[in-house]
Amino acid sequence: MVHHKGPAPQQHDGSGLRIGIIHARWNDAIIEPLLEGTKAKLLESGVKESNIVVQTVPGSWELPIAVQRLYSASQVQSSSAGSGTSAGDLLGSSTTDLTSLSTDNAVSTGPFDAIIAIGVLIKGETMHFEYISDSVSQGLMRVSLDTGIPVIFGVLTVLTEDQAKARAGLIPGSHNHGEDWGLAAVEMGLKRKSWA
Ligand code: DLZ
Repeated sequence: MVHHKGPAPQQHDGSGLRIGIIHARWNDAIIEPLLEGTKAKLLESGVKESNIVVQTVPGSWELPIAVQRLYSASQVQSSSAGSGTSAGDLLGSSTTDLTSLSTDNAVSTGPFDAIIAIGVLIKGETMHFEYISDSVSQGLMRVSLDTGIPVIFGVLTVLTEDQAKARAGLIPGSHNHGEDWGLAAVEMGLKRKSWA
């Protein structure tokens, strides 16, 4: 029997799912491959490109509020379809905060089945790291339990840039954790539908 360090892989059909991704722009050289790994597994699982919505925020600290707003905006939008309001409008996103690394796209209709929050926190010389890591983890869990939507924890909290690279597949032989996040979103999105 083959044992895996991460979750033992399972195959799920994500063709009926809508997935949101919100990523921070700090440490973008690490974020970029994580985002690519995440999207690759979503697409491989059958999620349609048009059903993957990507938004960005400045840093990981902003992830919980962004996930919460994106989710509620998509709920409002689905209950008032045709009103012309998009989840992107309600999140307050605009083309001016987007970077070239992201394929930030227009928000199509319908609520999300799962939202993936991606950030990379690297410990510095001050206590910033501890405060942000703790608050972001707790904030994302709170949003997930308060809303009932699976929020996938795609936040690396590492001591060095090399540790981050080793989790983004940037060091030969290393694994890109973004792939696990994409698969987790599909599995949890489907489970959420079955529990509804
Ligand atoms: C301020 C800060 C620091 C020191 N380090 C990081 C980091 O390693 N990763 C990250 O995503 N964001 C960092 N930030 C920015 C905060 O998350 C936040 O964007 C700002 O404090 C503004 O609220």
